[in-house]
Amino acid sequence: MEVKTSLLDNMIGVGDMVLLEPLNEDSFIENLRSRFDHNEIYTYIGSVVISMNPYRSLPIYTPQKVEEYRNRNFYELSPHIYALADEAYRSLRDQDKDQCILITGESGAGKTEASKLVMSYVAAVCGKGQEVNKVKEQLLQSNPVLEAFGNAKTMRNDNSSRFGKYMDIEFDFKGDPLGGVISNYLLEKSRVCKQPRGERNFHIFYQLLSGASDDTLLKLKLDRDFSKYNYLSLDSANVNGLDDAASFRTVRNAMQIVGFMEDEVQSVLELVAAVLKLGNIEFKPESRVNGFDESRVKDKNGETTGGLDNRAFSYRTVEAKMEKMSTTLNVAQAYYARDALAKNLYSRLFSWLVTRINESIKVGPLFAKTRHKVMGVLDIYGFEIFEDNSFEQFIINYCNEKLQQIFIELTLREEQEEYIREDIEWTNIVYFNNAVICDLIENNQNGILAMLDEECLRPGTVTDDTFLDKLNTICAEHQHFESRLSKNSKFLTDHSLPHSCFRIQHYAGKVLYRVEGFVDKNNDLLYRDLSQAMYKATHSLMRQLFPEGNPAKVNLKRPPTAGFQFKASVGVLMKNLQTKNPNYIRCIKPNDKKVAHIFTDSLVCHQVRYLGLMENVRVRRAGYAFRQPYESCLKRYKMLCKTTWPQWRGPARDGVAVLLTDCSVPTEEFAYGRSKIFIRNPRTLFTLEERRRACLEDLATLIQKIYRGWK
Ligand code: AOV
Ligand code: MG
Repeated sequence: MEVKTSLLDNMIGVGDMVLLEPLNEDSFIENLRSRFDHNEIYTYIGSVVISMNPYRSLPIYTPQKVEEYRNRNFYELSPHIYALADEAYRSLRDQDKDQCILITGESGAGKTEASKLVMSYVAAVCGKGQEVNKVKEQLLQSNPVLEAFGNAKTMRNDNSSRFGKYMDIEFDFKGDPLGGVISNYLLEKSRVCKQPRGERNFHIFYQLLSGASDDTLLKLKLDRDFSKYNYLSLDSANVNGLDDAASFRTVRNAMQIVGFMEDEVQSVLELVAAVLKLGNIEFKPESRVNGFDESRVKDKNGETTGGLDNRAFSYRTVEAKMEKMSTTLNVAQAYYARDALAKNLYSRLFSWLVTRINESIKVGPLFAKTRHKVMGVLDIYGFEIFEDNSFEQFIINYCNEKLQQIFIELTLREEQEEYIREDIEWTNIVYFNNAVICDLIENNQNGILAMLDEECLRPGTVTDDTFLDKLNTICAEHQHFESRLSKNSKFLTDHSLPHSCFRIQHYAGKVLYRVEGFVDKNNDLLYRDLSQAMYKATHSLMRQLFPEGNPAKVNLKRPPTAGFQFKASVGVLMKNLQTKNPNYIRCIKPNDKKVAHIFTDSLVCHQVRYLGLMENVRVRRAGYAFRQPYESCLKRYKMLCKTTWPQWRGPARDGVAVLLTDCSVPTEEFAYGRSKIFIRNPRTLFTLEERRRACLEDLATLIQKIYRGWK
């Protein structure tokens, strides 16, 4: 007879940290480690899933596994990301609750892989039929397209997401998928022109050069050789385990499935080629009579950028009130303009791709007006510390602070609300609340982003250093104030700071930021001459990407800064997430070498700490470690009591009462909620589970005896 495995039947450590005895950091890490060593990469804290990156493919994502987890209760089988996906999908379908899947963890911890596993599980179990299948395929195939253009090899991850992504998948009342909407957050566009040592540009550049046919490359006037392009770093052009040529075919295929027309794909590739060629434009100085240096494009090859007017690199027109002034650009300024253009072109192309994908996957007009159920999947860039951290890391880490904040708010809130809803008394557990760090960054008056904006908008000479001065003055004051209040400031000013840097104590570690480029990256301005030149280009997609270049629509208003926009869009996202039922996946990176089988204690311990996992377990245990609707509790344990076996007639709550008394569970060990039984000590549950297993084993032996008797 097949005995169902449960959390507790699984002999490798405990499947749920709530059951860990004794509970301390060492036992917690040890449990993760022994499970990791036995390929059990998932472990629960109640309903939260901890996921350890195995750095190799495990045979645990097969269609059989999907079937195994389908429609089963969360705690019934051994921990798996599929159990979480199933639970989320079923509560969406059957209880009409919008869900969100929040995946957090540092760079390389496995968030993007986890988000794809959730999506593919949900796709496998929801709806059937030709139309539905088409929707599913399009939703899934949006991933390879966005990864090609938005991911890159970094020191931390060979496939690192360099943009944030939130995808709402929409379902009808039956739980069939109707379509989706993707939101993207700030792409790290500086990578287009320059990559740190050991890192690469976005995948698509290498994929195109490696994978396109000779014919295509000829048409695009590209050379297969990476080394011909200034924008491609050479020391790490080939990455172990990445097959750029094969990926290119996957991407082309995915674009087709998502619904890109052949001419659209062509246009996109032309712009990717244009970026590469922009990087190869060089300038030489040309002295003029009045002594000013002026730059000229070295190669006269007008085709480099799809018919772009090269003069745009030599002059800059400033329009003020009704006057127009033209100044010449020197060589350094011309290079700066070139790079600014390349970054803008690429990031706008990326946003256009998202818009275009959304057009394909949006809910059809037939269903647009009916009420949808929504499952949101969030996959952002993880917390990162590099040798050199700039504006991009600042934004990325800020985003992670916000997510940690929502984890804290929602886990506590959820927990607290459940006790209140069920009329159960409970006591608070102290957490480190990172709200102070969020405030340091986003406060409207004296937050770092506000100060940066103020500096960017201030007339007069604004440099990164004037920004830093301001930061140091104001944050130091703020810190003084803060430190009187809370004795710990997160803006660290010690005298060992290198020149032009500031340091923040983030929830996940101290990060030293170099201010160089902050003002510029936040301003994110493109000389109007460049937009206008782009708008004049013969390439229709290129024109479309630079609408402000249309001379008929000259707008003198300053566009919002990059920081401002990011803060606003993250704010909207957080609000959106709070309306949904959260499901958490906390990803942990086992080692810094990106390899299988190695589990570095100190590294894991650090993550367990800053993710607040120990507190998470404590909160879960302080109140009642386990809770279960009366019906399912009775169903699972009724065999332990003669009165409830095989069938209890009457209210399930009374049945549970009889059962627990019969099993001599002390009354202080449980509490009756309105719809659920709450069990305080994991040991109680453990005992019940043990007894249940013994019962099943007896039963199995009995059946075997009978069976042998038959033979
Ligand atoms: P991230 O999304 O959390 O980092 P990824 O999901 O890209 O990290 O994972 C990094 C790499 O780890 C992947 O490319 C896989 O090689 C491996 N990996 C992760 N999860 C699994 C798994 N479940 N099974 C097998 N291999 C896995 V970043 O995007 O950098 O924050 O910005
Ligand atoms: Mg990622």
